[in-house]
Amino acid sequence: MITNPNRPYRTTENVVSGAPRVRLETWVADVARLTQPDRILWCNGSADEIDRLTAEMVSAGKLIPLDESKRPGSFLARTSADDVARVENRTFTCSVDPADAGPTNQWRDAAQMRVELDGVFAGSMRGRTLYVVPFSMGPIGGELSQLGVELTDSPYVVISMAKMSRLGDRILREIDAGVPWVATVHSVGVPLRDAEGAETADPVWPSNPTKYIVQFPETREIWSFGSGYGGNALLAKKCFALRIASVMGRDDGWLAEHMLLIKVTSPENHAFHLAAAFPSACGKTNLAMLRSTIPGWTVETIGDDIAWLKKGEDGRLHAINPEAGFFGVAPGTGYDTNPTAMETIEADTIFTNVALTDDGDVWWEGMTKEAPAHLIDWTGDDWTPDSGRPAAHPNSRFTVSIDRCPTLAEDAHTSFPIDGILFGGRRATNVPLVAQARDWTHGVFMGATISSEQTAAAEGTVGELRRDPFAMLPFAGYNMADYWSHWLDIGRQLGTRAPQIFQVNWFRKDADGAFLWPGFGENSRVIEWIVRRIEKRISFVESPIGRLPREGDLDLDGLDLEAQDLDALFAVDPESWLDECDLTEEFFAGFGDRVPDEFADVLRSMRYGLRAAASRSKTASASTQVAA
Ligand code: GTP
Ligand code: SPV
Ligand code: MN
Repeated sequence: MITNPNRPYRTTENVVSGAPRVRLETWVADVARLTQPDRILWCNGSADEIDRLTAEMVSAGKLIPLDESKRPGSFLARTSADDVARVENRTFTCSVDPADAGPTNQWRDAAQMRVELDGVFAGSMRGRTLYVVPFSMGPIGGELSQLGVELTDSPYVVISMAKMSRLGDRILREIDAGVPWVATVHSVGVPLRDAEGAETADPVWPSNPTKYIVQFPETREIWSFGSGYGGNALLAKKCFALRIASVMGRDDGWLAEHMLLIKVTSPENHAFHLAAAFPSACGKTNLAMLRSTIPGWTVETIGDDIAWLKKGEDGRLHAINPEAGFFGVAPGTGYDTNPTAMETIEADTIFTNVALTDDGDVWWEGMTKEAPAHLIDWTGDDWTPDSGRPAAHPNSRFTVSIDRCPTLAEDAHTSFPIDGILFGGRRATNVPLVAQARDWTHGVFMGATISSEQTAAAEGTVGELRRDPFAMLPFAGYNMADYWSHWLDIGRQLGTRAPQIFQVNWFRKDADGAFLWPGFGENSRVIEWIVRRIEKRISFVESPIGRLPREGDLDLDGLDLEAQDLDALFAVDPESWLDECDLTEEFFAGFGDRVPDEFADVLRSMRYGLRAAASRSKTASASTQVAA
């Protein structure tokens, strides 16, 4: 049984002594003894090393080099058909106490899980190289940064990690100095030789039908088996920077969140920093790279997926982007919707599961209005516009360093105070374009009650409305109700210096199913209103569900928006919101008595306001009928 050998994370069953480097080396040797790789390679992410791994993958047919003149330094990878997204139903939380995992996570007994993992990992790297990848989340040595080490048998993971997190020999020196690190082990689960020595050929994209994504919160440890893709395999990302980091944050007084980060500069040249939590494939990358359509406002990019937040010495909430790259959704990204992303991925990008053009470039749905006449689709088959299926997988992605982003803010490599927090989801009905929370508690309630139509980012039913509190449903490493209490606690610590909280919804639809709001760059109009509210330059209209823009305060200049559509964007229908309250109460009930008492108070006052509004509108419609 192998566990994280770090002293600070040591449990009674995990007694490894010696200097930090010796403990790291012992752990690597233990994992190698279990998985039996042919070679062990320590990686520092140097250009030479990454070039060599890339060249090996190209000659093995695992990466397709794109045309050097069209897409320099860029490659296409195609996964197996059953390894295209996160696997939430194979994601496990092995906390000591099942109640600590809570009803939204799949708990498993740690000891039993370790036995199961020992079984599947035994010999799983035969014939392969075990890569040792020490990494830093956040700038190396930074105040909010954390270290990790990923052991993996996937070169695709290594070259992706070199873009997504910070690698280098400096990490080992930090480890030598005694800085603790999160221990992560990954295998695609396809050995090239069996126990008897019989060899099998290496598939283009090795993956195992049986998958495990396992978090051990107490020992700060991750074991992932069977998948080579995205959040399943890049263990620094969701498994560490959200699931394990949220537990570290609970224990040490900070927050690990599924949030983008931007810097907004107003026409008066005042800078504001915003964080926004939207569920997977719901527009974080787009908002992170927003190009303002209103004069005088600029938005700079800091991060598109994860934020770590902690109270600073000035009493304000400070943030970093722990990542160093973007792993962004390709479909829907085009020069019209997200030109910044398009420029970012002009070179030095790994594309996965997009289509290949005849001239050696990439394409996906939404990149251009018209599809090319012929493509090779993400499965490697011929494709034409009348093939009747998407050319790129709906969860196809690009992997690229943040430093390629033309709108990157300097803050992407430091920490900074946060002025506002946004919560959003995909809601065709009910939820208005924007609303401000009355206070921190109401804001936490807004975050806790996010629901959203499911996307292709995880295996499951696309389009199904599901609760996704804080956009963290698949990522909170501990009991979601305790997580809400932790947020309330942080709010109490921040007091009057706490950021303002808002709720947004770019996805409301009319009766014909068309989006009511143009979205993308035009979201800058909503950002302007949010900043003006943070500055308290403008007032608001009180509603039972939050503070809404007064007529005229939202800049709609130059927008082709009918008055009735604007009304529909902000309509708060008391009856459907009262239903929403019932569903919320039911949802909270699933967490038993761990739900913070404050939520019952918010729900009570919301219902009070909605009932009053309902009876007002009944009286109003009755009197109209009398008048008619
Ligand atoms: P993860 O990386 O999975 O966490 O997701 P993300 O939130 O970064 O997703 P991303 O920004 O890549 O969102 C992808 C989808 O949202 C694409 O299909 C976009 O076209 C769509 N999208 C983003 N912004 C808007 C918007 O303002 N309006 C509409 N209608 N769609 C949007
Ligand atoms: C998400 O699903 O929220 C992602 C993509 O950001 S993955 O890294 O695969 O989880
Ligand atoms: Mn994400």
